[in-house]
Amino acid sequence: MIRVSPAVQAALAQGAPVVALESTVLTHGLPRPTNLELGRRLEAVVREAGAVPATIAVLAGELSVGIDDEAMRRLAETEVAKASLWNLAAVLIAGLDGGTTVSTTLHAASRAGIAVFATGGLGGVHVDAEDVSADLTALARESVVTVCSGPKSVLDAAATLERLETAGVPVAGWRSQHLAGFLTPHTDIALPIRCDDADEVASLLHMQRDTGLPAGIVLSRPEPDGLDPETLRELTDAARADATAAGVRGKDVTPFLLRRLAERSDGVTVSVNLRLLEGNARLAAEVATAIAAQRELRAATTSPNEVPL
Ligand code: PSU
Ligand code: MN
Repeated sequence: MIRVSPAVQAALAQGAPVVALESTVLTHGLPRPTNLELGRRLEAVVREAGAVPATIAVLAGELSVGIDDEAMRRLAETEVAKASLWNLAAVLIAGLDGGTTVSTTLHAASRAGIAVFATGGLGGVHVDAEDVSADLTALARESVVTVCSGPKSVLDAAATLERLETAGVPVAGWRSQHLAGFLTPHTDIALPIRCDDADEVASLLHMQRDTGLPAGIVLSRPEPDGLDPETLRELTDAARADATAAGVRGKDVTPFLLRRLAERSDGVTVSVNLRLLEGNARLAAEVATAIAAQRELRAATTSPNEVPL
């Protein structure tokens, strides 16, 4: 029930590096027409870095891995569903178009055999601690490297990291000891692992798999040109107050907060979001290349009694 585009299928069959990209950032995370430009730009960045992009979305009730430009335009320019794990099946049955969140993108990427995924900020634990993203559920069970800039800044970053620990998800800082703060480069939260080159990330994923650990890896890349923490905190507090006043709930909370941050900052948060998404896509392509190279090397040297990857 998952449709994989011919280009992505060919790349996977050859063992070439492939990077999955999500689509909720296009359908619900960014304003028009920036969203369409960004969707195209991320695919271009992945290609320039030598990997094959696979944007994942729901198209007319089909979970699609690798979409064409016409489909991307449709997603960016019309009102579509936000497909998370809990409503994905219903969206498919209804034959709708939908943006896939981190959780559903991970689900599809993993089943298609894609090992690396790039996004902006993870979903996680909201300040209203009853609201916890299914992104955490998917990170715990899909063996995929998710390159991001930490949890979205509207969330409780410390609580999100604790949940990832509970779920057994390794979180590695890219050339950094601290969890990235999405729109601000760093939080003051220390991470258990640091990676300084793409090969180390690839080794981590292979070790997870060799040991039978089900979780993937979160690779947290700080965006150097982000906002200062104080400015971001003020913006975020104000956006949260707006959400409470407007009575926003459920799956509308994250898109609402991102939109209010953009409005209150005169678009500055959108510019930072675009920069970090691009940087994450570039790094994801590097990691995918390193994983493909290690896989090839291992295939040539694996002894018959080892479990092949
Ligand atoms: N990162 C961004 N913009 C976004 C999102 C992430 O820079 O719009 C989306 C992702 O798709 C993520 C979703 O999975 O927000 C989380 O929504 P929720 O909290 O309802 O699970
Ligand atoms: Mn939620």
